[in-house]
Amino acid sequence: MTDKIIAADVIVCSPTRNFVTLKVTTADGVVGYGDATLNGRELSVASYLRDHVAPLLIGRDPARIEDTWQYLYRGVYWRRGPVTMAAIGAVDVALWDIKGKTVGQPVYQLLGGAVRDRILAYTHATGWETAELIDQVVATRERGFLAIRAQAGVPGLDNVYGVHKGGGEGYEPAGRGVAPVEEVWDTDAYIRHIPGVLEQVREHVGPELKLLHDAHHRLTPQQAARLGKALEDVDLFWLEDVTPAENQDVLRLVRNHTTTPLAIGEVFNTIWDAQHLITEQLIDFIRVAIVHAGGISHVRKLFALAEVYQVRCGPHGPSDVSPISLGAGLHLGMATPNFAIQEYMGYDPLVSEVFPHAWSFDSGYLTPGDAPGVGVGFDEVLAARYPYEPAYLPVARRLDGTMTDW
Ligand code: EZ4
Ligand code: CO
Repeated sequence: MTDKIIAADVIVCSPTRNFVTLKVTTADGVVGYGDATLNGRELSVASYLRDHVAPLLIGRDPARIEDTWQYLYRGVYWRRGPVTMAAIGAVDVALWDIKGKTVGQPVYQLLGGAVRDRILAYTHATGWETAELIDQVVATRERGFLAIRAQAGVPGLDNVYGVHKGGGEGYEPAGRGVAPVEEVWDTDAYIRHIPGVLEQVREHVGPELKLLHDAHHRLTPQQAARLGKALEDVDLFWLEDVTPAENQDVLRLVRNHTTTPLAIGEVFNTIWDAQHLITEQLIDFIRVAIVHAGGISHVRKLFALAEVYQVRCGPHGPSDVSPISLGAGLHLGMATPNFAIQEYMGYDPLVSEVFPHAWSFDSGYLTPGDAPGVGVGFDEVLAARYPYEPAYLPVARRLDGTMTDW
C-alpha cells in the first residue's frame, strides 16, 4: 500500500531538445515519472500541470489511476486537445510507474503480461539524393533495423519534411529560436519525384526489408489516392499521414483507389479522434503516442477498439517523445496483441544520460526491460544544466505564398 501523493513537480529541460517531465512523489518516497512533451508548446503543458493539475494531485491515492484519469478528464468542463491530454498522459504514466514500483513489477505485467517477446521497431533513413538515401537505408539495415522509413529530397525544393540536409542520421525538425523557420513546399513536385525514388530503394534492398514513408499531411484526397496507387509495387509497410486527418471521410476515396496500407494518428489526442477511422476501417495502423493521448490508461482503450477492427498499432516515436513515453509505450506494446511496430528515432547520448532507461534496442527489436514500473529514470541534477530554450517546428508556404500544412 502506497501512501498519498505529497509532491508533483514539473521540470522543463533541454538536453539537445526540450522535454517536459512530471515527477510525482508519495509520502513513503516512491517516485513516478511522466512525459508531457509537446513539441514547440512545452511551456503550455508545463503551466497546465503546474498551475491546474499538480495542486489536485496532492493528497490523492496514487493507486487510483483510472479514477484520477476520469477526474482530470471528465471532471474538467474543457476537454481534450493536445495540451490537456499531454498533461493527463504525464500524470497517468507517473501513476503506472508508481504502481509498478510499489508492487515490484514492470508495468507490462500489470497490463496482463507479455503477449510477445519483443517489439519490432523502425527508424528513419534520409537522403537528399536517391543514391545517398540508398546508402543510408543500407547502413541503417546494417545497424540491425528490419523496418526503415525512407524520405528523400525533391528537386526544386530547399527543404523537405523528414530529410536531414547535412546527410545521414539525426533528422530533427524543431529549430531553436523564438519563431518557426518558414519553408516552401510544392506537393506536385513531391508526387512527381517520390515514387521513382522509392522504387529504386526497393529494387536495391530486395523484397524483405520493411519500407515505410511519411507524406506528413500534405496531399489532397485525389493526390493521396494517386500516390498510394503509384507506390503499390514498392510494397510499403505503410504510407503515413497522406492528408490532414481532420477531414476523415476523404480516406474512403483514398482507400477505394489503393491497397497501399495507410497509417494515421500521431496528432490525435483521444479515442474519439480515431473512432470513425477505426470503425469504418479507413486506416490500417493507428499512430497515437502515449504522451499525446492521455497516457497508458486511455491509449489502451484505443488500441483495444482498434483490435476489434483489425487495425494495428504503430505509435509515434520521434526524438520529441521522451524516453519515458517510449518506455511506457513499450510496456503497453508488450501486452497488446494488435501492436505491430514502434517508431524509434533514437536519442542523443545526452538524452539517455538525463533519462537512464531499462528499455533497449537489439537486432531490430525493442524491449521494455524488467525494471519495476516504467523503468525510465530522470537525472534532475544533470537536467538542470540544460534549461529550456525556445524551439519550434517549421511552418510551410506554397509556391504562391499561402500557408499550407507542415
Ligand atoms: O513531425 O515528431 O512520424 N514522425 C513525424 C515526426 C513529427 C514530429 C513533430 O513533433 O511525423 O517527425
Ligand atoms: Co509522421
